[in-house]
Amino acid sequence: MAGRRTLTIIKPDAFGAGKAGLILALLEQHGFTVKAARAMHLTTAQAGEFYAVHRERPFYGELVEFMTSGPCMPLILERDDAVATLRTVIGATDPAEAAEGTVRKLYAESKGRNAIHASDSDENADRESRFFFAEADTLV
Ligand code: FUP
Repeated sequence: MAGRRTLTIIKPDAFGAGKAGLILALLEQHGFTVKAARAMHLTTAQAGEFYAVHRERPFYGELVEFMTSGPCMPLILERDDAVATLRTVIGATDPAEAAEGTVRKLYAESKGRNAIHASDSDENADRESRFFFAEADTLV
């Protein structure tokens, strides 16, 4: 059975533009509840480690630079079929290809500055949740 939790990050572009509240409201309208939340400014080491899977990709340097350009907001969210549902709600990586009503269609500027991250598997949701939150912060 697909897991009930996933990890999202409201990225520095959206957080800095004051869109965190609107994005969270949209996620709640889709049935997600917040299980953990924090606001933080990632270091280069933290952003580099979080996106280590993309280390060899040409956009890695820009991605790390963007993710460290200002504060962001990691959250653990819960609902049935959390990972797949959230991927649908955030929309395609490139906002030009994102469906109407998705977070990226509404709030992303470009493929690089695309407003929000969402885990792409239950395994990564678990790993990414542990990256940002201690077990004691996720018991609500
Ligand atoms: P997604 O899962 O939709 O966030 O997309 P990916 O895991 O493929 O990419 C992770 C992040 O790398 C994206 F959110 C933005 C960045 N990226 C680029 O900047 N350029 C690309 O061509 C692909 C991804």
